[in-house]
Amino acid sequence: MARILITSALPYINGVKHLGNLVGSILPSCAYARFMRQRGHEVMFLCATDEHGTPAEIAADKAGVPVETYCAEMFEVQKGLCEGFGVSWDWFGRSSSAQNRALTQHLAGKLDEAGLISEVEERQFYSPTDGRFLPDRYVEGTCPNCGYARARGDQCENCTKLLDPTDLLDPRSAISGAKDLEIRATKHLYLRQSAMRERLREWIGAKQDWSNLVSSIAYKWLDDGEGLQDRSITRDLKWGVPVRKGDQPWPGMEGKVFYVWFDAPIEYIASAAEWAEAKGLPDSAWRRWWRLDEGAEDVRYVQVMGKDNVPFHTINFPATIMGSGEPWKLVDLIKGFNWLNYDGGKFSTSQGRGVFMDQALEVLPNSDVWRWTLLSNAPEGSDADFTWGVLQTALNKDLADVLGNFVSRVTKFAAAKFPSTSGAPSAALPEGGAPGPLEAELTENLDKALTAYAAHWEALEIRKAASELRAIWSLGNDYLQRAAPWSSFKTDPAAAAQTVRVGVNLARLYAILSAPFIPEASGKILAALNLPEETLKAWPKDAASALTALAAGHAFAVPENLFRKMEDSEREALEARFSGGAA
Ligand code: B3M
Ligand code: ZN
Repeated sequence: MARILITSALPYINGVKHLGNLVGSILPSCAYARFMRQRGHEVMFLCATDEHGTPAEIAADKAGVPVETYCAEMFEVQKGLCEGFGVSWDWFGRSSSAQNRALTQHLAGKLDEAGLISEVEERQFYSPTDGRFLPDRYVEGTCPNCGYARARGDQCENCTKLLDPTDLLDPRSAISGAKDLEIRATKHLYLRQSAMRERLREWIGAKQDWSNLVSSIAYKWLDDGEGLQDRSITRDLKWGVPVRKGDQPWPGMEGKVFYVWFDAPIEYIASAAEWAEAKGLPDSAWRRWWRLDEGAEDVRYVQVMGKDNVPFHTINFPATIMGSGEPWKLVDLIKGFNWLNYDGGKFSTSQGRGVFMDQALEVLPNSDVWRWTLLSNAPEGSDADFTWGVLQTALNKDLADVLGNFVSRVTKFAAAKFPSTSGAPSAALPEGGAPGPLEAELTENLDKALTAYAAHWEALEIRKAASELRAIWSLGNDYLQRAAPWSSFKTDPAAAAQTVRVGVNLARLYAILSAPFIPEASGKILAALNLPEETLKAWPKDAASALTALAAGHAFAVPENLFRKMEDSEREALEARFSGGAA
């Protein structure tokens, strides 16, 4: 049994997340955690809300509530929505936790002891109207390069030129529009990443199983020098982790907080401490996952995220951990995803374009349909496009016509021809005759598919795993169609009985194999087959054992219809509703 630590990129606290956040980190990490648990490994699956930074303050201002209140409310909203999608965290924490505050301050202190923190005088825009310093993205103005009137302080989205806020013409506050901005001197702490360039290069160079997407981003930041400039890790904000050196004040840093991307990855670790506290467990229970000197040396750590987060996870966070000089567990595999687009364009909260997590469950409450649609079409090797047609096909073809239809046909036929005599469950598994050529062919094909399916999961190749599972479902339909028990029953009831016995065992197998993707349907199949949830851990060692797992006489029922198809009219209505524009 291995020990698998999995973290999913922390969703920002502000706003309900959209399908892109779901498929870019939350659902793949959940499905992978489910697979690893079913394989009998010890899994710790962690995530949290990413609560600090300007976006949280601005959102709270807009909502007219204190930022602490806003974050507490949105945490519950996001936690509830993730549960609505069957996300199987071991713990979903908060980066504003006391544990994260203490650990962030501790690590900053260790970095300072190691001589890896420098103090730098900066010139920043201050807005008397807003009563605050304005971080780069909250200064707007005219781009000096192309004249675009809404260029931001860090970059012009029109000509993509990287900017310094003081470059902007006619600068104004993006919060209030105020133009009475002042340039004020302010001091910040910088993490001296440049001093760790070679150590990071050596560490990244040893990662042979990272995808091209992740490796190329890591090397871009390593090699073009941009990623390894010393980086500011503090901000003139009120909401965040106060800048302290361990439990001591940091002279000159009074009133400042750590930059959100400094403290957020540290919450991966701190969330385990939150978990232990919530469970009433000693510190050793979480430290055995994160400290190499306290039992974590055999842990395999996998991080899952969207590609824009890769630089922080390959450069900045490892630099913090390495620079601390403490034996914290570093990531082994980073799984990065490309973008999910909505119908050829970007999701947009402000334009009401695209589908957000709350809306998804409102219009289609079956989370399995969202999980399967998004994961089987995940933006792994390239960007992917969500359309309602993609969902309708995934639901109607894969889930209803292949899996659902197979389970329904085989159990209904069994109930009709081999009724249970022991009361409630409607069928009893017949003895069946000797396996014939069809069963031999099925067994051979299934063995190959089972091996491939497990290998795709081990490699976290989500689309390939989905494609293999779909093929395994199809093997059952093909077998049933060719065995045709409804015909053989008249002339050779033993042959029909053999087909039913194999078919019902296939239904049990499908419940086990499908659980990482569609846990609800998987549970319904097991319940109808009168099997405990523990069955999920009976991952098949080969086809032969899977096809004979249920003994003759095993009583079972016909499951309810697993998936209702989507009509074209329903799809058209959804396309209209979520097209953006008028919304
Ligand atoms: N909150 C997600 C984002 O960039 C960001 C991830 C933090 S993981 C430590 O949308
Ligand atoms: Zn420009």
